[in-house]
Amino acid sequence: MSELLPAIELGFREHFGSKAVHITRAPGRVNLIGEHTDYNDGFVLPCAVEYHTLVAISPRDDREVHTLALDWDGQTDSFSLDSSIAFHETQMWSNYVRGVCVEMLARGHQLSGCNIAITGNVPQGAGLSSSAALEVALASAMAAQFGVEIAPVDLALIGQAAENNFVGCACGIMDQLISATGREHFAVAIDCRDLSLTPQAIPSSLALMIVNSNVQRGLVDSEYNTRRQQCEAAAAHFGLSSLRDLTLAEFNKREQELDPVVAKRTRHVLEENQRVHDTQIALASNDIAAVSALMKASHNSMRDLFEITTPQIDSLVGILAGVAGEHGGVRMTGGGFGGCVVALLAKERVATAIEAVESQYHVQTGLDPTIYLTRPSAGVSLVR
Ligand code: GAF
Repeated sequence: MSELLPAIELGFREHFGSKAVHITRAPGRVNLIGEHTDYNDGFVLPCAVEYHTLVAISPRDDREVHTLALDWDGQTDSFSLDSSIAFHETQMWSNYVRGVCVEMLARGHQLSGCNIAITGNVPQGAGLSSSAALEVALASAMAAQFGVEIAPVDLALIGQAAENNFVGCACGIMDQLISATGREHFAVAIDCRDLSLTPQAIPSSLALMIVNSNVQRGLVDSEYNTRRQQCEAAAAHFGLSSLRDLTLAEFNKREQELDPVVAKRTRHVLEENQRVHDTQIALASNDIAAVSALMKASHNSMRDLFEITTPQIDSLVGILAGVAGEHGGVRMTGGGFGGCVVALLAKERVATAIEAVESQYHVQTGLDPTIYLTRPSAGVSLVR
């Protein structure tokens, strides 16, 4: 974060010719367990990470929004708040700015013209929620600039709505909500129905390691949206508004009524919700062997039932699980089809894990991994 602040201050001043008035910072996230449960009104256990997106902002005299994206080769975008805000067909990052403005206006927030610069170090397209961090940092910067109080949960809802309605990904609330409400040193258990938050300490014997598979992610949004539709179809079959209200006992009795693929998706969601609760208990009681078993079961379920892993991700999980044994947990994290693996590893095994990943992953897959060691970090904040 320390190097990002001077970079955005300088970039802003050079491009817009004046100093930014406010700067906000929002983190990416890693999810420890509870995958594809958020949009089923279920449970998740993410933490914010020490990688951030920064947004700098200052007012303009007109009604235009001018944006500079420092990490996308200094690309720029501008649009008026007075005419209908259209989807940008070639610059995807612009749509997060545009979508957040649309959603803030729709909620009655009085926006006016502003200059915006964006930078950050959340790995892009790695499943660590760089887009949620951008949305939350943007909404928070605009709230600061235009003098509106917006609660963290509402910043998250604005970000999610921008993604759902403008960008076109039917994501749940997890990523934006943890980016808005993350807590230093803690994971946060989220009930995605009532959006209640419960901090969850991670045993001090464990290190938080993330490994990017660097798998080129394709068709992520369409596959993601298909999974969501399958879950909604299952809930509708049982006359429910979401899978949250389906018990495992009822599902076991009536599983045959569902299309077999839909049944697999449903089982994943129901069992994954239970695993989130069990993981909270295991972490609270320092039962690392149980954490290990639960993360393994979660990964296997994503591989076999939800079918969102890839051979490279499975291979990375295998390498890390071989080092962790019963002394840590390993699983794919995030929406799937590539992205990252998360490991909660006994600290004394970290060096061996790094060595194992570096020596085996490329041989097995032809890809080079990127390793991040991080800690649970705080949610969005106003830097100044
Ligand atoms: C993506 C989505 F954005 C989240 O809402 C969540 O569904 C996750 O995939 C899977 O758990 O990150």
